[in-house]
Amino acid sequence: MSLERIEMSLLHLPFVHHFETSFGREYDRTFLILRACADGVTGYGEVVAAAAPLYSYETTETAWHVLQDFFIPLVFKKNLKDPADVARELNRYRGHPMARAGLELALWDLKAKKEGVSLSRLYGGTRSAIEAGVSIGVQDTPEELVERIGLFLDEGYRRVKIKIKPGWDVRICESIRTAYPHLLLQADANGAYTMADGDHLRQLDAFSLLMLEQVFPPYDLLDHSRLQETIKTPLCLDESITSATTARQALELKSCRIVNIKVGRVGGIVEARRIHDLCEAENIPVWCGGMLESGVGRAHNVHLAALPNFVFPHDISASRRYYREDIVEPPFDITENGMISVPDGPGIGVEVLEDRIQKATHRHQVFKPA
Ligand code: OSB
Ligand code: MG
Repeated sequence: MSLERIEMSLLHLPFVHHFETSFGREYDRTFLILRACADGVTGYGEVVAAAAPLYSYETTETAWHVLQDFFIPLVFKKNLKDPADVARELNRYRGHPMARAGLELALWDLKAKKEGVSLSRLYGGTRSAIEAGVSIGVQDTPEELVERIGLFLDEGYRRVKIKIKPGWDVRICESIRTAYPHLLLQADANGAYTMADGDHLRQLDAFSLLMLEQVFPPYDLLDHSRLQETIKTPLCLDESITSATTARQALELKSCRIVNIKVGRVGGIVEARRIHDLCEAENIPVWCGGMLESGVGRAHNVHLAALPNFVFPHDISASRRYYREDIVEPPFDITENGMISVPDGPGIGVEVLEDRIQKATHRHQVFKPA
C-alpha cells in the first residue's frame, strides 16, 4: 500500500450553546479535517487547533501552513504510511503538536480500517464503553449554571466540570454544592490564576472537588507543585503536559496527582500512549480531555479512552451537546448511566458524512505524491 492522497479541509461549525472559558466566549468552532487515502480506503483525523492562539500557540492557520509546507510533503517524500513511522519522522520538526496529531490520527484510522479492526483494539484498549462527562462553560449567572447542570444530569451525565476564573469560582461552587451536594464535580481554570491567589484557591477545598485543573499558566510546573503541597484538592494538569517528558517532570515535581491527556496537545497517539504508560507505572490516573471536537475527533478520543489507565470520567459528551448536526453517523450518544459505547467497527467505527463536511467547509486542498 502506498498513500495516494491526503486531503485537508477547514471547517466552521456553530455550537448549540456558547462555550466560555477564562479565555473568552465562543459561538462556533474552526478546525481542520484530514483524510489519508489508499486503496479506496479513507482514514480521518481532526486538528483541534482553534482560530485564535488562546489555549495554545497553534491556530488552524499555523496548522494548515506546517501541514501543507512541511508535514505532508515529508510523508510523501519518505513514502510513509505507518502512523508510528510518521510520528517518529515528524519529530525532526519542533512544536505544532495539534497539526502533527491530526495527520497521525488519519493514518491510525486508515491502518485500523485496512486491518479490519477498531482503533481501540489496535491500541490495546480494554473497555467497551467509557465514562462520559460534561464540561460546562461560564454562564451569565450562577442560577443559569445550576439549571444547566440539572439538564445534563437529566440526560445521564454523572460528572460535571465547570470552568472557573477569578470572580467565578468559590461562590459558584457554593451554589452548585447547595443544589447538588453529591455531584461528581471538578473545576478547570485554564491557567487564569497566579500564586498570589493561593489563599483564595484553598477555599475550594471546602467543596470536595474531584480535581482542580490547570490553575496556573502552562509553563508553570513549579508553582503547581507549591500549590499542591498546600491544597487538599488533587491538581490535574492539562496545558502543562505537552509530552511524556513534561509529564515525567510534572510527576517528579509533584505538580499534579492526575493527568488530562489530549491527543492533539501532546502531538499524537504515540506520545499519548507514552504518557498513559508512564502515569500507569507511577500510579497516576489519567482521563481524556476534549477540545469540543466534531464526531471525527470525538471518535478518536473514545478509542483512546478505552485504554486501561483512563480511569476518571472524560470530557467526552454526546454529539448533540456540541453540535446540532455532527459530521458522523451514528452521532455519539450517552446511555442512561452516563456511558458512551466504544464503536467496534473498523477504524474510528463511525461513518463520516462527507456532505455535511462539505456544507461546513471554507477551504479544501488535495495533496498528492510528487
Ligand atoms: O481546557 O479542557 C479544556 C475546550 C476547549 C479548550 C480547552 C478545554 C475545553 C473543554 C471542553 O473543557 C471539553 C470538551 O470537549 O467537552
Ligand atoms: Mg482543561
